[in-house]
Amino acid sequence: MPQPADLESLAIDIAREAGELARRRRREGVSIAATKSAIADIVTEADREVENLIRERLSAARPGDGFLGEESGAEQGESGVTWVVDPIDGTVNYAYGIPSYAVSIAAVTGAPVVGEWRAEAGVVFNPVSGELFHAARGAGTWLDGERLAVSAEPAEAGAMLATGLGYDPATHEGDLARIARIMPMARDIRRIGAASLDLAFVAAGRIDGYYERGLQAWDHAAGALLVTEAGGRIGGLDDIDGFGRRLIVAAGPGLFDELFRAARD
Ligand code: LIP
Repeated sequence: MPQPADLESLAIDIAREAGELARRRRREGVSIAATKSAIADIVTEADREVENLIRERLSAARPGDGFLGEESGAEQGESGVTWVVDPIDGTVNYAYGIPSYAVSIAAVTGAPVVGEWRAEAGVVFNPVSGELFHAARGAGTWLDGERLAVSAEPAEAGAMLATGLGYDPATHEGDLARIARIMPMARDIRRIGAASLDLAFVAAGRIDGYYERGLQAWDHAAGALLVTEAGGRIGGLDDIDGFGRRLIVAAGPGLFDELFRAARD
């Protein structure tokens, strides 16, 4: 079985190349290729092109690995390693030209089932800011050579929180009620629009806690490792199609239980 650091290094190289492709395509103009779960849930031609590039590079480097990608689905491998990829997380930001999107690549071992797999390496790369967050299991979370740590506890003014809203308008009433219920513990709430960046910011201590409902495994597979390797906690509520689909919560140890209780109700 490969060393986590070797998987991390491969993911870093591929994320950089993929991120530069995404940024180049953004400059050239973005076209919507299709809508998915709802009219607001879009996929661009760049999403598909970037995922194809990532898949090709991984297959060339590690031909026996499995793959689970947002745009091209799942492929079983025989090596015991599966790559979980969101080629452009924050697709709507990307389509609007909002510079908060990221290439998210995770390498996991064990059953390729979210909630059962073990994350070995994770990379979240924002090609606009140039920030590349990365972690290998047991070796910490890093940004530009600096080891990251989650916030120990929120400031006296309250917690800096982040969340997201679902693509389906039918979920918005519940989302907004949850924000109203959580607001008393917050100094403010950010809606960054890319779960992988929300999680990276928790790992960096920029956000005290993050929660969101309805995420897919590729949205949080890499970011979850960033958080735990930075001393934070990740939790979720399952539903019929897997871990965390009902709720993902990430925070430092001083905030997690309170945020999880408030967000789960
Ligand atoms: C997005 C997430 C974001 C969430 C959006 C969407 P995508 O992923 O990163 O946190 O609020 O609804 O799920 O679709 O850009 O890969």
